[in-house]
Amino acid sequence: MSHSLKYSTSSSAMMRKVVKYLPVLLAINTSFDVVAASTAPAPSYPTEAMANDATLKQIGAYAAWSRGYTGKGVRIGFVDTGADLTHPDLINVIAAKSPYYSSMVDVDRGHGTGMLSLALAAKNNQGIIGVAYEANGLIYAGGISGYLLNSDINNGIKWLADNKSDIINLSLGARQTTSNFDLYYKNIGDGIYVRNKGVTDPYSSTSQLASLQYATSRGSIVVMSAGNDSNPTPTSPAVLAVRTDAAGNLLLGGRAIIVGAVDKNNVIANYSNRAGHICQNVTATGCADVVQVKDYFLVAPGGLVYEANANYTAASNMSKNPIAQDLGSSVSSAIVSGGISLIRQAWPSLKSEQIVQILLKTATDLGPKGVDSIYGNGLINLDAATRPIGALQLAKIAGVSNTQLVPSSVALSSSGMVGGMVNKLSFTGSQVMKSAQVVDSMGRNFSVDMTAGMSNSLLNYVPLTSYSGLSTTTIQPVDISIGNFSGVAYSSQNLLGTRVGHQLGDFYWGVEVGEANERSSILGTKGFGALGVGDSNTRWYGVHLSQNISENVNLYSNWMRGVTRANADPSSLITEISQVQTQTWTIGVTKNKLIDSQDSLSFQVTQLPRITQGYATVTGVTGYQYSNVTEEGGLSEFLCVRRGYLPTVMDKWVSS
Ligand SMILES: [Ca+2]
Ligand SMILES: [Ca+2]
Repeated sequence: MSHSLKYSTSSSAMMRKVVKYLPVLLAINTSFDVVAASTAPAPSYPTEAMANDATLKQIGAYAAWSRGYTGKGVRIGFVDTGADLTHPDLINVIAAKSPYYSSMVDVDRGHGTGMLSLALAAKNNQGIIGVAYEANGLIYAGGISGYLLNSDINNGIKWLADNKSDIINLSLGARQTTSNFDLYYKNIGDGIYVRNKGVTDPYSSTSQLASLQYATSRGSIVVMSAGNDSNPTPTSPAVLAVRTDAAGNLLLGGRAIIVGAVDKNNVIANYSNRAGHICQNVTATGCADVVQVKDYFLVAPGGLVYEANANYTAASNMSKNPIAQDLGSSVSSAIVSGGISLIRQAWPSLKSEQIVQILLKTATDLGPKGVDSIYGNGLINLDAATRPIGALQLAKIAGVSNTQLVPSSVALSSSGMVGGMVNKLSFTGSQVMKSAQVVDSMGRNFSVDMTAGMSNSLLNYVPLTSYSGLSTTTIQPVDISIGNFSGVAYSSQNLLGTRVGHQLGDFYWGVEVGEANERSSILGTKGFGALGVGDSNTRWYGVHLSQNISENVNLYSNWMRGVTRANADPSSLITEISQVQTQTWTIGVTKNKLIDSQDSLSFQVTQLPRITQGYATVTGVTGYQYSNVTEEGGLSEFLCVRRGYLPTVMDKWVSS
């Protein structure tokens, strides 16, 4: 079908469904589905909220947004066919350059416009919503009529690097075909292929390796389309993501991702290249490559995804649709580039290769169980990628630099507080407790409300003694008598107390004193890990009074006061505990012989033991200021570089 059809116009309004491929495939795979409509241009396109809603759900974008990650402050660079910067969805593009055009245009039916919009289209009630709708974009238009030259791509990568792109998206690749692939490669099992004798391998091209290394060594993450050749392995340059030196070190430092396409049902798209691997080190027993394509391969939606429609404001565009539909692993790559910027924004101190690993490890497994040669690691999952991975530990600041957040030795899984008088209400006012920082296995900090790990003390209250809550072990009362005084002595493993009193006619008075020692506990509250408390000692005293106000009615009361001294647990958020004063009282009345001689009825009001004075000092990390981060993950420096491909490469590798 002719390329010239792309902007054909008609006197009647029409709806356009544009199916696009990688730019290098433009000439051979273009197809148009032009549907005539009635005279008035009906709003045949969905609202912004619905346009790419299914795609955003498919990749978990809404969950990541809900955590505050929208790509703000992150730069995504594109080498593409241009971009329509008049499109309202591209208002976040901050820089554009082309060696061919004095002002930015889109020369390939909007391929570049679509890619930028998929990653970073503004949330502005028109068009679509980009995965990272607050990220900034940079576009280098290196191409004519949909073809990109190696030199242009290298120049574009350099320019994007020099303009501090955090991510470089390359929705481009060399053209390969399935028939030629089968002719020149042999499958030796497990998705691994060996090139036949005499074949010049286009996948072994290193013509852009230097520019890729230039970019990745400066921290840029390169996202590359797997290609749309229906081949079992990705095209070039994507395969360079897993190329290693003789020692097995990745030449791009693990800072590159290959992206294939799935449909809306998470099935690999028929056009998409798979995650198979062309072996570079063939041995007598098989393949000795330590890294394979599948290890750095993800899939993302690629089928008929809505994107910004280039030139829709132009007079020649009769449809005036702000959005179009697109297809291909170009789309998938742009979506992943947007996703990466959310992680970069959320944790600026992460190294670029850590971000890549986060995306790979959190991908939703598809196809054969585990990492496989079709889907690689599986579907990008931005929900999982913005949740903690592995065990969580309380965060602390490294002592030397005061800028690095590191995990302490305290695991969140073994932190908690149960029972007793100290509870979550005791820490309601503590911002440290409410937003304590923990570190996951990837070195990322998350905010946790630690009071959620504290139980409600009243539910655990067990009135064992007149001053209670201190021990759950059995009290052993012993009657004592000293002259006219009598009472009880009681004890348990960690507690000792006595009460003695004297009856004077209808009036009784008594005193009580006691002491308890607790291990890793205060006032009956056990603390563990990040909520740990040290040992404590409580001494208490009080009085008991009662008065018979008639033959069968007794009025009684008691009042007790305690003083607790506690040590802090050095690994806990609770770093200091003052002397704590507590009190409890009871007042009641008992009527005996209500019905017969054995029964009685009491009415009693008790104030449970409560803290009347004292404080705990809570010390911890409540946030992280990234302004001092100078690594490539930080905000101060970003360079990146990428490359593209000559579409004629396919014709050369069969020559010998
Ligand atoms: Ca929009
Ligand atoms: Ca799998």
